[in-house]
Amino acid sequence: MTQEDKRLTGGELLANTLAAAGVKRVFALHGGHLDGFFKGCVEADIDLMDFRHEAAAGHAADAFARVTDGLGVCAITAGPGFTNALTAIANAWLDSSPVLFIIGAAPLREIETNPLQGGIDQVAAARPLAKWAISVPVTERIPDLTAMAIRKALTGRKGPVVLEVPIDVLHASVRASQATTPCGLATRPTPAPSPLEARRFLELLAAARRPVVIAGFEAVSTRTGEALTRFTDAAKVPVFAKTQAMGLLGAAHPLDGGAAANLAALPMLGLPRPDLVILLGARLGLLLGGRSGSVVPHEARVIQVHSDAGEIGRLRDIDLPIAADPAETLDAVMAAAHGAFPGYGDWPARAAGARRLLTGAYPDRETPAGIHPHHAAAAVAEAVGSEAIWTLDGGEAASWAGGAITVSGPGRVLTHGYLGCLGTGLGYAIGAQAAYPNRRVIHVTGDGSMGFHVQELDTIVRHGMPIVTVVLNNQAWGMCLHGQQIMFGQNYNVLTRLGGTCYADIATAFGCVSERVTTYDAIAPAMARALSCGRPAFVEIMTDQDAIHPITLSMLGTVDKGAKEVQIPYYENVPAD
Ligand SMILES: Cc1ncc(C[n+]2csc(CCOP(=O)(O)OP(=O)(O)O)c2C)c(N)n1
Repeated sequence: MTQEDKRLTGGELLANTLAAAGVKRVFALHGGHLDGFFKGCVEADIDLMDFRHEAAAGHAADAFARVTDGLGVCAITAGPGFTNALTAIANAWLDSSPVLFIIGAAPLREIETNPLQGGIDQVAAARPLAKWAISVPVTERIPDLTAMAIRKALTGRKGPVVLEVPIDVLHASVRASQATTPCGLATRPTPAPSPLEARRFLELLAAARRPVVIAGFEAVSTRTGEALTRFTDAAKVPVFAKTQAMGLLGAAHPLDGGAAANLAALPMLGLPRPDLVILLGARLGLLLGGRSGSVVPHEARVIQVHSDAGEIGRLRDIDLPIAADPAETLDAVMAAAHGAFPGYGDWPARAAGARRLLTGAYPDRETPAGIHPHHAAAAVAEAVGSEAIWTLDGGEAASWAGGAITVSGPGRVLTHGYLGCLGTGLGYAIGAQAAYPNRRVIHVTGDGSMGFHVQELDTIVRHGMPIVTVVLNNQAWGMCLHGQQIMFGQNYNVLTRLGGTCYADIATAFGCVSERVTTYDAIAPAMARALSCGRPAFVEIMTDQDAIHPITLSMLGTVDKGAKEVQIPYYENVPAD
């Protein structure tokens, strides 16, 4: 029999196409609908990693994509497996993360017979949550439609794609010559700005006195990190970043201003606000102050660089829109500048000093009510150093940790994006550790968020991953409790207190090396033990429930004295009659 005559099942065609795309690992939870595919993966030498909940498998694939700047692949079964994964699909969509979700389905021929795990239109359900969703109608179309899905995930504005492959399509076989080819797998255009745009960029820099860069999700790559470092060193423009884009300048760069939110605090430090904001691969939205102008001042001029031209100009006019790749843009600007940048006096160093904003803000490390979460996070960060990948989950817990950590490269911080989705962290940690087995991965979370996917500790233990999970346990849905207290009074709480659950005991039962810490001084030795044990480890730190992170205050907003407004927590107020 010639190669052309060889018969291949749909599962083999799918796995072979993934292998041709360079996929080496698929994150999954078993379901018989996909056995044809799993068999193909084993034969194609693609590693299968199994989880205990489909959303966590999806978050892991998402994290894999984020930390490798490549494609993540998640395979989940028909019906309930798919509905369980919707949160992961939506989360990847709102963060433009390129994940291929392969979804099982009941046989096409059994439509409307009340079949097992069928009866819902999965593609219709997936479409509003994904960049693209399609059902493969026949076995021979698997290679080209899979290649198209991968192309759509990885090009332009990236995002999750959903490929439904019904079980009969997977199990049927066709002759190799009948199958389509996986064309266009290598398509990765990186658009550059026009020469005119590069010149205009320089004109705006020359006219500015207080420029800043705010880096966003599209800037998260080694190549952009290098280009940004060259640009910053030459142009002396301080760099701020959304939490996910931290680390682009490496650890301890003098012009790294830390979180973008620090820009809102410049007036508190006696500094003027920026007059030019360069949004580098960053989108406007709540995480950059929404319409308020608190982070991107209304009066500032703005350059926005983003692959999706339709994204440029959300919430305000943009002085220079550039629909291009961030690294290409910076390189083009550097080439056009020929080394001549104006310089901005002491502005860059003073603005970048905002990264030390919280230093000294909380004098007491602990009170009888518990350890202060700022100091808990700082002690954890100190113990870990700057080489780790961090996954930050929980409400205020993520913010305490985000303000404390230092990272030495891009793609080292994974946390909430615009879905604001609690529970992503453990899946993220597993995906990151799978991508970089030799890199330290630290997962920090709140006690509430720990409960969403606590079962994935089993996954970590089963796969022998030395992830260190840190829970800041304030025995409450802290961000929610604090929001209620601020709005309705100190004694008000509805649905926001949690019990005294010992998460360390739960982690021990799953097989982690665990301990609970109740004093500040015990944090460093506990972290040292966790970091050196070489096994999945778990440190539960009991924190002060009354400590409120400033992010909660800023997100809640206020009603100005005399203003006729109804306060809408977490959004803009609405006018009152
Ligand atoms: C999946 C999900 N459910 C509910 C919420 C609403 N929510 C936002 S912050 C928060 C509290 C988080 O509590 P915890 O994880 O204990 O962290 P803490 O704020 O106490 O540090 C909740 C419930 C959400 N964002 N996502």
